[in-house]
Amino acid sequence: MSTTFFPNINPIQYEGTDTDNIFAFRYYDENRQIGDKTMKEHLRFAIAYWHSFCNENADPFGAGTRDFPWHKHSNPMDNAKSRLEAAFEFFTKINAPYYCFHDRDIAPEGSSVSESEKNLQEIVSLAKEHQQSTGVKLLWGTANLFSHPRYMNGASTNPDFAVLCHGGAQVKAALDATVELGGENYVFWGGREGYAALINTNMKRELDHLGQFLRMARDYGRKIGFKGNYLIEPKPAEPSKHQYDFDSATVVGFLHQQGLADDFKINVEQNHAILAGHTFAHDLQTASDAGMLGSVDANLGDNQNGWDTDYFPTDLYDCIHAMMVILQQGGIAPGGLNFDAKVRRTSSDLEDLFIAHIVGMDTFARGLLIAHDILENSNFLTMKQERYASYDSGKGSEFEQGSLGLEDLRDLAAEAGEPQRRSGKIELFEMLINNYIK
Ligand code: XLS
Ligand code: NI
Ligand code: NI
Repeated sequence: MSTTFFPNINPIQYEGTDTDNIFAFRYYDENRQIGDKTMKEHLRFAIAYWHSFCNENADPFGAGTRDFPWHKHSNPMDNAKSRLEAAFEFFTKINAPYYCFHDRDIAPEGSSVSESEKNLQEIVSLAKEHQQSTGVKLLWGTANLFSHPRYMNGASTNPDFAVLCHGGAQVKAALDATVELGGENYVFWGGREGYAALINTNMKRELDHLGQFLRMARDYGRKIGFKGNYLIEPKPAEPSKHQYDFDSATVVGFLHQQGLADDFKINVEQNHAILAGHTFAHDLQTASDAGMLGSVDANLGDNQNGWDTDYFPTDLYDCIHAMMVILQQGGIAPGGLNFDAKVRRTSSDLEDLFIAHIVGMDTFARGLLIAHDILENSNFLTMKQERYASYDSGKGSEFEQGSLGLEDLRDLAAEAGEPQRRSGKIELFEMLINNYIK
């Protein structure tokens, strides 16, 4: 690497819990075997290009507070090239196996469709060289269909077909880029695929357009050799007042209705689950139960406010619960844990980017260790299963198989009389989790 953007930071290594080095992992020991996989294979960490290298933490009330040394050129393409150098230096030093990007994160929009395509292709060929020399891989690519003013009324759900076509052009180029870089998934997050007000909106027509657009994207991707999962990332609102991909349950229904269930899965983000009024584990479990948990945007929402704070995931309980869902479905691959997270606006030192990722990676690694221990060595699964034991045999099992009628239920109730009360033991379940935090 020609330049260094993080001269004072050495590659981050595992040093264990006794270290007092803040630039070291205490739990993330990539080659440590946990059950049937190494930590690296379980967690499949990815770095989000946008939060880490693009946005200097400007907010609606003020300019950025971070000063990015890779953004010092007058020409946007030169900035994009420096940004790429900085990004790969960071991926390597933090020891993340994957990264994720939007088309506009890595290359600036040009003054025409062709110029935008050319910009993207130029950066993609440089990114490919970096991937080859570092071994860092692309977890997923996506198209930014929400920042440009043309998308103010949506992209594929825009009432104006001319805007939808621009969305199509961008997704085509982003799919080309993802395939070129060996991306393992492709994400659709529909920030403006929703409405600002229902009064002027034909919701049914917009949802059908979204479905049609996704089928076209799927077919094009398959045609150019994309074999990975397409992922929808649910979010209930922000920037739209109402977003169509509200939560996992809504997306599961939509994918089935639109004939997309075989090719699409869900990318669950913690903060988006919180905004939808759920817990992280709830949205993960809903997607997983539908066979559709494809990947995770690993971050943390703030329970005291109603927006997408995208904090780094530092809540151990949250990560334990998440890893319990992921382990029970046999892992997250070919998805991963993408840090769709930004440092706080007040974390203005460049080194804060390292500290934030280190604590995020360690929290998930620790969550993995604890979740695995609970599932393997505690009676958690048996306790849960025993609550449903009455369906395992006899009439309960006949009910599950569909061989009883409503009259049968009536007769069984009349015969057996008042059921014995059975405690749900919630505090005992909670105690069990706490007892395994060692
Ligand atoms: C924004 C989303 C976005 C997606 C990718 O809220 O989380 O960052 O992950 O478009
Ligand atoms: Ni996200
Ligand atoms: Ni978010």
